Parts: sequence; structure tokens; C-alpha cells
Amino acid sequence: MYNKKAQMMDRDEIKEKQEEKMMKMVRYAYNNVPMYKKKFKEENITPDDINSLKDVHKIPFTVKDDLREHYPYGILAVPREDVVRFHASSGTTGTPTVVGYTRNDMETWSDLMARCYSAAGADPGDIVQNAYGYGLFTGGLGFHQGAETLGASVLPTSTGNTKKQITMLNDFQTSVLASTPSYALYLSEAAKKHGYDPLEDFNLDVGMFGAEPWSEEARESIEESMGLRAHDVYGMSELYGPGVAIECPEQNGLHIWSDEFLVETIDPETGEVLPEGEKGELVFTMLSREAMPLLRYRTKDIATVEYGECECGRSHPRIMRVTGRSDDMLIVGGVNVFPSQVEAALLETEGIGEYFQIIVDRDVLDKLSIRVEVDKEYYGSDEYDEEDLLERAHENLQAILNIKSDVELLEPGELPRTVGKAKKVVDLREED
Ligand code: DLL
Repeated sequence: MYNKKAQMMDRDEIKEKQEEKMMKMVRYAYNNVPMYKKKFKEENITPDDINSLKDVHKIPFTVKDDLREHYPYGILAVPREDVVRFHASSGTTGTPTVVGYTRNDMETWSDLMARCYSAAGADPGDIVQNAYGYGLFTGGLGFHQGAETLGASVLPTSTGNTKKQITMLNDFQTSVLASTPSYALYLSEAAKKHGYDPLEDFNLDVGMFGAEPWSEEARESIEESMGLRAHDVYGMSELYGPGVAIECPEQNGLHIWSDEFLVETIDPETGEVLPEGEKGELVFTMLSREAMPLLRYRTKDIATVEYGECECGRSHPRIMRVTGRSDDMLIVGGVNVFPSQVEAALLETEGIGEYFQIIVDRDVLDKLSIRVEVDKEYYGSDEYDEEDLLERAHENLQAILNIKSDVELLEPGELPRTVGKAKKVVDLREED
């Protein structure tokens, strides 16, 4: 097992490491990043007030806008010359978020990624096809370095060129596929279209899928069609990139590498720290980032963190799937709607496929329409009954969302497939 010591650390050891590193990091950030000195002053505290893990809640939050305000080099804690890599994420609005890494940061990140591969069941010698985008996005290079650190053979295919990806899955007998879950679904459909039977022709064993929310149903579908075990992997560019948390073979929550990331869950409205096990916004403190320390970074991702023991023997706490983002919430005619609720209602409707799109528009009032593909098998069967399917979809949506919505059934394959993160919501009201 790669870096078994770190993967299998027990709870006391984790706590000890966290406390030691956290206190050092607070001082480091305070002394080297003017933004942190200012934030501490505003709260009337100094690093001397932070003496144990229990004091973490005294530290002010950091938010994405802090990074944007200091674009591009503003919150570096080291001279720019010591930065060996920059990444950036564009987000949906405005200035990109830039993140920098020192050589030590690159080493830490690669180690975390190699741990992820190993926890998901990949070994040195595996053939890793890396279909995450290479470039400013952290997915491509993050998975690349991690595979090299593990000692695997990497195929840096990046996104797109689907036909070539499929040929390579076959010719190279790829054993580990890394991509967004939407692209993995698309690859499985495309493979069949090109005359391959993934279960017969490919040699896939492990999938490492993340960068966007996905469901248990999507997991089942990818696993069954591609003949692999699909692992959820979580991260964000501000926290190095991918590699913050990974599912072990139990596939029951994503272990956070908590000797490097201190996690808290807060109420997204009030900022109040929630008791262990309650659902809320994830907040992370990076415990050894050199180039760009982040204290209590608010991710806007909503999830539950489970601290109980895992069957796999790892003591690192688990994120029980990221179900959505606090800023994903749509307000339609005054009613709060989360895309994950729409997905849940659709998944409950037998005969509905995996691809959908939510469209919000405004005539006089707000209007919610859902365009969804019919399940391929059901669509082709004699039992297909459009009216009945529409009625059941409406019922389930109404029950979960509490508002009326239009549903449009589409043929399988009608919605656009993406190579990166899927765009599931189109809000036309913004264009008014
Ligand atoms: O998406 C890093 C990454 C690359 C993670 C490859 C996993 C695999 P960003 O582009 O900065 O970084 O986007 C980060 O994506 O705050 C979540 O909202 C979402 N996200 C990432 N992983 C998951 C996941 C990369 N497993 C944002 N489940 C995060 C749900 C995820 N959402």
C-alpha cells in the first residue's frame, strides 16, 4: 500500500498531527500573508490566541472573493519566484481564482493523489488513462503527477477525442480510468457505438471519478457498463486540486486526508459550526500549504462528514458524498430548488435516463422546465408509454420540489454530452 503510514494513521495520531501543524500554519499565514494579519486584527486576535484544535473556530473564514480580490499574486506567502506552478479556475463569473504551488506543495499534492489511487485499489504498474483536462484546470496534471508518484504508467489523453480514447482503452488495455463521471458515462455509450463491448474488450478495474456531483445510479450504470469499480474523488483548486478525499473499496464515503486538511461543517447561513455528523457547508484549513496558506476556507459545498470507523480500517473522516453547493440553489417563484433534488426525483422515476437539464425562465412568473432523456432500454421496448412516464415524472417532481414544472421527454442521446463538467442548469432569467 502506498504511504501506508499516512493512510492508516489512527485517530489520536491524526489529532496530534493536526494540532501541531495547525498552530504552526496559523503563525505562518499571519506572518507572511498581509490579508491574514488584517483579518486577525479585525477580529482582535493574534496567533497566541490559537492554542489547540478547539480554538480553530476563533480564526476568521476565508472565502473565494478574498482570492479574487487579490488576483493574481496577492495572497502568496512566498516570493513569486518560489512558485513552480500556477493553476486557475474560471468559475461562472468574473475574475478567475489563481492558486500557486511551491516545490514542496507539489510534493505534498502528488503524495495525496498517489494515496487516492492506492486507496481506490490502483497499484504501481497499473495503466492509467487520464481523461481529465490538462491545463489550468487541476484535474489533468493532478491525476498525472499522482499516477507517476504511485509508479503507474500514465496515458495523458486529456479530454475529448472520444474515438481515440476508446481505441486506447482497447489497445493499451487500460486498467484505471480517470475522468469526470459524465465523461465516463459518455465513453461507455460511445464505446458500444464504435462496436466495442467494454466488458469483453477492455481491461478496466478502477475508475476515479469526480469534479462534479454524481449519483449512486450513475455509479451503478458506469460500473455495469464498463466493468470497473467506480470511486468518487473530491477536491478543488483552492485545496491543491483533486486529492482532498477519496472513496476506499467500501464505497461508503470519501476519506479526507485529515493530516493535511482540517475539516469543519458550518451552517451556510449563519456560519455557526455544526455538531459532528450534521449536514452543512464544508470548511477546510490546509495544514501545510506553503505558497498559499488557506485558513478556514469556505467551499460552499454541502455534505455530511462521518467520523465513525470505516470497515477498511482507515480513521480519516469521510465526506458522505457532496450533494450540491450552497450557491447552486435556484429560487424559482420564491421556492428554493436544488438541482440534486430534481435529480433525485427523476432517478425515482423508472424509465427515466441519466441525462437531464434544468431550464429556468421567466414569462411573467418564473417557470421551471426539465428536459430529460428516456432510459435507452425502456425507450426501445414494447412497454414504452410516454404519457404514463410523463405522469410519473411529474408526480415525483411535485412531491420533492413542491412546485409545478414542465417536463419534456427526449430521445436517448439527445442532450449534449460533455468531456468535462456537465452543465445541468440553464438560467435564462439572467439574460433579461
Ligand atoms: O474540480 C478538482 C477535481 C478534479 C476534483 C478532478 C476531482 C477530480 P475545481 O474546478 O476548483 O476543482 O472545482 C471544485 O467541484 O467545490 C465541488 O463543488 C465540485 N466537486 C469536485 N469534486 C466533486 C465530487 C476540481 N466528487 C468544485 N462530488 C468543488 C461533487 C465535486 N462535487
